[in-house]
Amino acid sequence: MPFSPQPGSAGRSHSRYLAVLAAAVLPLTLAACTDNNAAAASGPIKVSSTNDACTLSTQTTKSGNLTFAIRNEGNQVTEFYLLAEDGLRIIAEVENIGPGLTRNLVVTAPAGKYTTACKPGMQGDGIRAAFEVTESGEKPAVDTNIKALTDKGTAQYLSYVKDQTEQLVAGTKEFATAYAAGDAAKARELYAATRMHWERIEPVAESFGDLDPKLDAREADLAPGEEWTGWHRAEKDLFPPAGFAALTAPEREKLAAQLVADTEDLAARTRTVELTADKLGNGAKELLDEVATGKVTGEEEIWSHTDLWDFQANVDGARIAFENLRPVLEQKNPELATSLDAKFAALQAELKQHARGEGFVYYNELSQDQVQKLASLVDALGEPLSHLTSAVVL
Ligand SMILES: [Cu+2]
Repeated sequence: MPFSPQPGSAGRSHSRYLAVLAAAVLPLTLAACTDNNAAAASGPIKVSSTNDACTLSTQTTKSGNLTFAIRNEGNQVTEFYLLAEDGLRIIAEVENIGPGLTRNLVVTAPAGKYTTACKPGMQGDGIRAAFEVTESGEKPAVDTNIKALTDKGTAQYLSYVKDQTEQLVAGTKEFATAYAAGDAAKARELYAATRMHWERIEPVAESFGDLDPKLDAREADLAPGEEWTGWHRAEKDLFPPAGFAALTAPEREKLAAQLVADTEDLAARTRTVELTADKLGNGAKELLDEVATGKVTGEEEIWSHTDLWDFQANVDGARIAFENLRPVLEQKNPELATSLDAKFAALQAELKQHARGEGFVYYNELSQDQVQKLASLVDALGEPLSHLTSAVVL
């Protein structure tokens, strides 16, 4: 789910027009989620997203756990972002808010300057405004047991990210070597399995705003004249549509070298990333939104049709984040933990129906009924998952 918030860019590098179309035919009726317990001391910050405005009930607040209640009062699907002051780094986001729905976003925010953005239609840079968090001076009451469990969970997820990036770097090098050497058969064989390491940790990669589009941009989402790099350019060359002019050997070498360099850059940057419980909880939901808007619709891999590998990887990443937060959730909301267990299991069981060998069937082999069944299980998991952060943090 690349997000490229730089001015002048095409915004998300995944085609959102298609996502909106697909959402119209699939039962992706993501339910309105309002967490009653989220109405903390000062109450949530209300955000109204219309077709041409993004109105917050306040432009400034005090540090601590913030709850944004985003109501979509327009007629297009919308998104809301809290960005760092540079407008590049994503602090937290909530996607896929249908017209008439309200979704809550809980984020632990220290004092500082931020940028908010609504993205009606999920296109472009969004409607942006400055937002300021002032020092409250109050340390939230800390339950040492909860804090220890939370620290353990975030440390475990950091180890997971480290392990996945190591496998991603090694796999990308192998893929790039085969691809640059013109060994298309080997490159095709490595493509989907290697990308799984990327898709598992995509929200972490996304927090470095520039790397996600460089590595994962899809052709449909490029701005005119924007250079196309990353996995999907190689995908088109390896699984070419009729009439496609293959890349030349020097073009392949250049693309392969860039892919390796950007992946190594990503791995290096993840070494210093700081994870918190809200980032894990929101990241899990973002991964599932990725599935709902890109993978279940077959848009991510339009030439290779290996969408189910990405689907599985996004679900893996979301499940690991949930499991790392599970001991905290057990203390705070055991019913939600039980519900999430059951819904992850149901989705995983259905996905397993489509396994073939070490991988999966191709997306274009799925029947419309099979796609709808997967979509409704994603939907069923998305609802309780959207309550994970507030349950753990507040
Ligand atoms: Cu992606």
